Amino acid sequence: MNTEIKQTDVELIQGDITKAEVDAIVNAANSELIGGGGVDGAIRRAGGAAIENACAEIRRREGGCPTGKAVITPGGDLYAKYVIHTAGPVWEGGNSGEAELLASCYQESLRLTIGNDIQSIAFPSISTGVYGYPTEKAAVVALTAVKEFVLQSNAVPTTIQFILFDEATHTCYVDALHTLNF
Ligand code: AR6
Repeated sequence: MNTEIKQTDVELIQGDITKAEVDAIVNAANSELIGGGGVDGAIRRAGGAAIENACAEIRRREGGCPTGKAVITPGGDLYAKYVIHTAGPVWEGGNSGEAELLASCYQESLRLTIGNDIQSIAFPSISTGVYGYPTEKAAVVALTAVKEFVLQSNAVPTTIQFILFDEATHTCYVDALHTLNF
C-alpha cells in the first residue's frame, strides 16, 4: 500500500521494524526510557548496548521522555542509523487526552528528523500493545498526525513507513488510510 502526499511516500507494511532499511526507526518506549517488552524489547535486543547507553545518558540528563515527546539515540547494531524513542499514552478510555498525546508522539518524532539528515523513517503502531489503545482509533490518529506534519512542514522525510507487526493491525491502518482519503 503506497500513497503520495506532496513528495513523501507513506507505506504500510506488515513486518518487523527491527529489520527496516531506513535512516531511523521509532520505538514505542516508556517515559522512563527503561527497556520493556513488545517493540521496545525487540529494538533494544537487535540494537545492542549503544541504545541502552544513550538512553541511560538521557535519563541522567533529562530524567527520561515525557509522554507525547521524543528523544533520539544511535541505532547501534541496527541497519537504522538512529532510534527515535517516543512514549505513547496509556489508554484510559479516551477522555484523558490520549488522542492528542498520541498525535504528538508522531509529530515530535518527525520533528527530530529535521537537522539529523533523516530521509526515511519507520513507525510501529504506538500505544496499541501493552498500553491498550484501540488499534482502529490509533490508526486514524497516527495517519492524521503524519498527514498534518507533511502538509505543514517544509522539511519532511521522503519515505515514511508504518511497520505493523500483525495482520489485524496492518488491516486497521489500511482501512484508516482509505477512510482518510490520503
Ligand atoms: N516490529 C513492529 N511492531 C512490533 C514489533 C516489532 N518487532 N514487536 C511488537 N510490535 P507495544 P505500547 C507491535 O506493547 O503499547 C513496552 O514495554 C505490537 O504488536 O510494543 O506503546 C515499552 O517499554 C503492537 O502492535 O508498545 C512500554 O512500557 C505495537 O508494536 C510499553 O511497552 C505496540 O506494542 C509501550 O506500550
